[in-house]
Amino acid sequence: MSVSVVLGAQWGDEGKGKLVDIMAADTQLCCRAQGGNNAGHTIVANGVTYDFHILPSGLINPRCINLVGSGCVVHIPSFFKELEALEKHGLNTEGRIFISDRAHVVLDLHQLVDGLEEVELGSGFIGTTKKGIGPTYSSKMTRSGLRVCDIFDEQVFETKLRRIAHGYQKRFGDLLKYDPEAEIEKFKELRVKLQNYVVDQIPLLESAKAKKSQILVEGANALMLDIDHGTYPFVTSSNTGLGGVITGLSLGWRSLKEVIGVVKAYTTRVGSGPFPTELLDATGDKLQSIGHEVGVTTGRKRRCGWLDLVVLKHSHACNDYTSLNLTKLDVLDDFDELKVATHYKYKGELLDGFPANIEILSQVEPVYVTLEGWKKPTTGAKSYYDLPEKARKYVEFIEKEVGVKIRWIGVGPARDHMVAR
Ligand code: 2SA
Ligand code: GDP
Ligand code: MG
Repeated sequence: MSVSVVLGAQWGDEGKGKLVDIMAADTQLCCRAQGGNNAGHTIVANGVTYDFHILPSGLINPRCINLVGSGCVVHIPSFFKELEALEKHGLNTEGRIFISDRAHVVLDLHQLVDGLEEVELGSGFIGTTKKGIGPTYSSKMTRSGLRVCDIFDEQVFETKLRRIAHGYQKRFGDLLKYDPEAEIEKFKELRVKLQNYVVDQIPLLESAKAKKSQILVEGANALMLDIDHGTYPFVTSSNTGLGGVITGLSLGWRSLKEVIGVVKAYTTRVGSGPFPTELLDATGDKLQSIGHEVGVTTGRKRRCGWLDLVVLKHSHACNDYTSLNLTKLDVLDDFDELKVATHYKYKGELLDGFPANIEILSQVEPVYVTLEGWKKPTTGAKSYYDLPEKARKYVEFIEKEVGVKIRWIGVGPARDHMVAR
C-alpha cells in the first residue's frame, strides 16, 4: 500500500480538491481524515463544476472508492443532500462512498450551538461556517459525543442525544430553540437510509493494504487552521495537518509515500483572525475578483493578500512536505509587481519564525521582497517552459525560500490547467 497525502499549506481554499481529483485517476481509495462539511472544494472536470463539502473529491473518478474516516464529523442530512446534488450532476456514487462507524455525528443541535457560541464571543467571534464543527468536536473531547455506530442502537442514541441537549439547554436557556424529540424523530428515517454507507474502516484499510492499493488522503481546511499549529483561537477544531491524517485514519505511518502541500500563489483567509499580508485596498479587491475568492460553503468573500513565506515555512516545519502544488498562478497574470513576505518585524525587530501569541501576530509588519509581474497569460501553458520567464522566477523564488520542490503549477480551474514539472 502506498499513501499520498494532500494538505492545505495556508488558511484553506488553496485548490486541494482539484489536485485530489487529478490524482484520483491513479487511486483506488480516497479518504477524508478530519473535519466535516465546513470544507468546500470546487472541482471543474469534464466541463462540469462540482462542489464538495464532506464527501471526498475522489468521487468524480468512477473507479475510486471513498471513505469519510474516523476523525471526521458528519451531519447526516447534509451528507445525503450532497450525494443527491452530485447524482443530479450525473455522478453515480453507488457502492463507492462509506462513512467510518467511529466518526462523530454532527447534530442540528451542534449547528445551533455553533451560532450561539459565536454570538457569545461578541466582537471576538471566530467567523465559523456554523456547520457545528466546534461543538461536535467539543462533545467528542468531553466524551459525551455520538458516534455513527451509536445511531444504530436506538436506545443509546436517544439517551445520549437527550443528555447533550440537556447540557446545552442548561447553558443557553431560551436562546436555544431546539426540540430533541424532533431530531430523534428525523433519525428514524435517516437510520435506515444510512445503513449501507457505514463501515468499520479498520478492515477496509487492512484490505486495501493487502491489495497494495494506492490511497489518497484529502486534507480539509489547512495548516494555519490546525487546532494546535494554527492561529489559535481563530482555527477550526480538528488537526488539519499531518497529525490529523495519522489519528483520523488507520493507515500506518510506514505506508506514507508523500505529503503534498497545496499553496495558493497569494494568500486568502475566510473568517476572523490575524492575517499579516492582508491587502485592504484595491490590490486586495483585484485578487478577490480575479481569483473568484468566495467561500464554497458559506458564500462569504475571502480576505486576500500577498503570498506569505513565513506562513509557508511554519507550515512546512509542521507537515514536512515532500513537494508542493502552487495554484492559481494565473490570477497574478496582470500585476505590474508582486510582493512576497519573507519575514515579520515586531516592534522594529526581526522575528524568528511564526509567533504563537495572537496579539503579537496581529501587530507584526511583514518584510517584503518585490518581484516583477509577467503581464502575460499563463492559462494555456502545458509545460514549465511555456510559462513566462518572470513567472518561473516567481515559482523558483518560492521553491528556494521554502526549500521544497514545486511539482505542479495550477494555471486555471480545469483539470488540464495544471503544469507538471
Ligand atoms: P469552523 O466552521 O468551526 O471550521 O470555522 C473555524 C475557522 O475555520 C475556517 N474554515 C475555513 N476556511 C476556509 N475555507 C473553508 N471552507 C469553505 C470554503 C469556507 C466558506 O471552502 O470556502 O465557505 O466560508 C473553511 N472551513 C472552516 C473558518 O472560516 C473559521 O475561520
Ligand atoms: P480547496 O478547499 O483547497 O479544495 O479549494 P476551493 O475549492 O475551496 O478553492 C479553490 C478555488 O480555486 C476553486 O474554485 C477552484 O476551482 C479554483 N482553482 C483551483 N486551482 C486553480 C488555478 O490554478 N487557477 C484558477 N484560476 N483557479 C483555480
Ligand atoms: Mg475550500
